[in-house]
Amino acid sequence: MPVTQPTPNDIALMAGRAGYVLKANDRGRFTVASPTLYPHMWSWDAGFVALGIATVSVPRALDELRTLLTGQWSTGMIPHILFHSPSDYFPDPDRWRTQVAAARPAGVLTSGVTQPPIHVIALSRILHDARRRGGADQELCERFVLDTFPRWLAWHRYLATARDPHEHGLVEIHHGWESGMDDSPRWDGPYSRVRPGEMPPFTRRDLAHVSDPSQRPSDAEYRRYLWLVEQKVRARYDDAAYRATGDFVVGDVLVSALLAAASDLLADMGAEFGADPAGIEESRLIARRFRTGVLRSVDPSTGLARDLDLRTGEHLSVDSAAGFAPLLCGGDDALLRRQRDLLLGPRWCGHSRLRWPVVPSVSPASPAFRDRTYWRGPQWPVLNWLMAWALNRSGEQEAANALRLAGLAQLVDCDFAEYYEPLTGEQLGSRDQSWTAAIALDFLA
Ligand code: 9WN
Repeated sequence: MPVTQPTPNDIALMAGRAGYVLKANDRGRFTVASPTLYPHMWSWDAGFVALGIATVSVPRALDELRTLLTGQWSTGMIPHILFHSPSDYFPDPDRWRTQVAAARPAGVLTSGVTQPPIHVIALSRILHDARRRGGADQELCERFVLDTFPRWLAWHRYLATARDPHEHGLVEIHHGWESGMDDSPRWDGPYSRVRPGEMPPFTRRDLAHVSDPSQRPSDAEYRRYLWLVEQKVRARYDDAAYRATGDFVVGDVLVSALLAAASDLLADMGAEFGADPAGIEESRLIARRFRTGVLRSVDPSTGLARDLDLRTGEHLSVDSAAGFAPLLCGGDDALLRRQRDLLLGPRWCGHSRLRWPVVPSVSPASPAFRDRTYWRGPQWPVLNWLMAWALNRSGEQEAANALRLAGLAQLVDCDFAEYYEPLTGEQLGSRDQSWTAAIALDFLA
């Protein structure tokens, strides 16, 4: 179906409504990921939210990142949720029991796993907006970059060391939640080897907030998710102890590519603003190691990057959007051209049955594709933003703009859904999802 371009009226409405959603989800110094389903601050959501807010207010965008950093553990880890007030979200702090961890932060309740390291990429976008505005905004942002440089470096160092002790060049994740793509078919193999043992009973609360439970992970999947939390608690959130005992240990190509891209940007910004030269050098080394790891994982027959199950040593070949990790971290020119053509071609964004030519989480041509189930096929606007960002950065402006325009056309209903049914364009999951509104603002800026 051809993409109908939003009219100037649509655009004005979208910008206004996106700003309104972010304002309504603003709790002062942080933004809830969504008003009902996700009433706390999520780590990678906060990155996207901050770059969206920056199109309106640079100081408020920086506050978002500042708040996120209050949850940083002494190991450098940025946890995937910062809990702020009691709510009906499950698993809650009582389930995470992070008080068993010596490295947890004081005064903030957090979860005990991570999410993709998008934050420095967001910071570089905020800097871009701050420069466009100049004056006090630019000054504030440049100072923030310099002041927080060691904190971001500590975060990246944590991923590069505690999560890659054998230097595979792939960041190890200990839970599907750490990938941000919870139930992606990427994890079906590793999860099939997760055997839940004795653990406290639980009641899911997420299903109360969606119209159709099949849009969310199943109960069997949730049991495995909760079992891995139990295993992290038993290991006292010590990564080496978990590695020795935990069921799920996988090298994640998307997280690794984001780490490489973010480390490049951190080094560039650090060099520009006079950060510690040793830290800049370390950042460049991290970027190089993880870029190499991602490129090494590419399957020559498909041209897609593959995660590595570190329990079995198997590469995981799935037609998931994470396969485009090399586009994010850069690398070999021929591979990047091949990936661009693949992404825009008939197996992916150019698939004839797609309502909008935006990146689906799984190729509609894959047997693993499910049109309505969470990360098993639906289109997630933030994923489309990431690919557009990556193409733009590698000089592919035309391709990037095609994704941007299709992404805007998809959001013209102004519901800012969490994800979209790719064949019909129906809104799925939560509405008024903060990161969806945020990337709309960035696309419009
Ligand atoms: C678990 C908040 C988060 C996103 C994730 C998305 C979903 C949580 C959940 O919501 O995960 O972390 O409860 O399903 O998968 O990417 O950050 O928007």
